[in-house]
Amino acid sequence: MLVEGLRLPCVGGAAEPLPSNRTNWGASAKLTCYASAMTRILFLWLLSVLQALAAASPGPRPNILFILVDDYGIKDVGIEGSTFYETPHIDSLARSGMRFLQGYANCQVCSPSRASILLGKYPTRHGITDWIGAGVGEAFARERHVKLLPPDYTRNLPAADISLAEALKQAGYATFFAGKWHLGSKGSWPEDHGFDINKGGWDAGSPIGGYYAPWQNPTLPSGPPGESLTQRLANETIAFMEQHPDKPFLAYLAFYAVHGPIQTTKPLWSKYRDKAAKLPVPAARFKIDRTLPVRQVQDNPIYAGMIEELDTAVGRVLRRLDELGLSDNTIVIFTSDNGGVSSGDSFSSSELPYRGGKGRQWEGGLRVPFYIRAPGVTRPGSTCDTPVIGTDFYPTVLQLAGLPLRPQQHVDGVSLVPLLKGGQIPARPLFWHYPHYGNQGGEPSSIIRKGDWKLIHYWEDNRNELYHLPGDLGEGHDLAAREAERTGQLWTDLQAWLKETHAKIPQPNPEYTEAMAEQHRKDAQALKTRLEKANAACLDPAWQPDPTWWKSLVPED
Ligand SMILES: [Ca+2]
Repeated sequence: MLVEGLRLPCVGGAAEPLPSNRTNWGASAKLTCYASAMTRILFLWLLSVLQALAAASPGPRPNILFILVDDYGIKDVGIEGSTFYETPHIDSLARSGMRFLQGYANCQVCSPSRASILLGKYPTRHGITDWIGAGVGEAFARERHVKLLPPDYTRNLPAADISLAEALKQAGYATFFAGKWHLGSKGSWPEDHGFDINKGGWDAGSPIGGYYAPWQNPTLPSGPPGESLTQRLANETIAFMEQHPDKPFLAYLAFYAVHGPIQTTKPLWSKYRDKAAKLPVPAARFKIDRTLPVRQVQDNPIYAGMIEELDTAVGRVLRRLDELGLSDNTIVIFTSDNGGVSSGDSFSSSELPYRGGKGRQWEGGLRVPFYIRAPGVTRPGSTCDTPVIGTDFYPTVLQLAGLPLRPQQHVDGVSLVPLLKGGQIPARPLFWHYPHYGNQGGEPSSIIRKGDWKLIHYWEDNRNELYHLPGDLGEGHDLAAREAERTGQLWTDLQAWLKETHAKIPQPNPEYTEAMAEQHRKDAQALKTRLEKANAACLDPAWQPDPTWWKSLVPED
């Protein structure tokens, strides 16, 4: 009875009616009430302690596996429509979570986008507006004979910012970086920005020495001759995951692939050469679009082999995650830092129907694979049509990890968690500013995307182009004149953003002449002729790049 008497009044608040047949409950009832009060106090104290403990340590936080592929265009993925490249593992990853159909990089070249992912800020704010190493000002203009003087830019990831890795490290995460960094020189390497371990990240934006050992990398010694750098980065990531079965981790796997130089093995080249040979022979693989030839077909067997190598590596990492029993508690993100290389560098791919590729101001330069798998949050096979951008990863990861947001840091990012759950985020414009020329024929320009409309402002002649994207993914119909009022409003909005973020504007090159423009046109034509020849040659059954296939195979001796 005592126990029964203690029960309800103590926890429920409303006293249970006493049994009507009890007439003498005096002393025993007083004792019961005293015990009830004490138990209630004890219970409330215990409850408050448990609540405090829960707030301090909300259970195991999810791991983060962030896969960043270099120069990997949206149309270079099987699930996005490529029939030439084969990416079963990446496709499977995309299908296992949410696939964003309008995912953007923050810049058409690498360092600015990489910095924006890690800082949650637009390039105009962190100052890295071009790939680190690009020339600026009069020296650049003199060498490249261009109309504008590209402004200076920041060459190290700003130390005063709190990077995504630092935010997670402060929350108790083990933090690991593998692959391409390209965000500064010694003193501004991954270990200086919140990563406990760095395997391969340093100044370089491409693999010095190539994709097969021996390579030259001060933070990743070469393995046996012929070892694949892409597989090695996967191996290092796997080893790190194996060593952290309990502590939450951030594994940031930033492949050097599929940046140039494009290289593959003989068997992979052979596989895709045979595949290309079955395709109709194009009359021309390249078309000059404003400044440089742009690839129009996907049939490069070297690049296709490189993509298969990447896909295999991604598959191996994900399979190991499964085998370790970590997949249910690991958020996997997959993206790229800019569009595929259809012009410049190795002229590897085509992003059609999107116009252009890496370096260019059109969708081909900016759209990237953008996949998030968050167990318990995303629904497998889901897609989202809302435009999203690299700066959004920072707040999204924090929220998924159950950590407080840092709005002072990721000022230009929005948490995508509502979208991941099938909801909405408030409509917002997206912006880009690239006051440089780069190597892919991109022109100094600024962009605003608002709703379905995209305005590009060209700094060489202060011209605006306006595109309505849903019906014109290839940006072939400039509506600026027809939609003059809309163009004016968007240009006003873009100018306000440029001012707010202290964007640097390129200035005229006083030494520029029209003869230089004519020379550029002649050079582009001559380059097209060379490219057509070289790209037909690598489909010849007897073709061989060099005696060792870029060292990819160990010579038999
Ligand atoms: Ca890149």
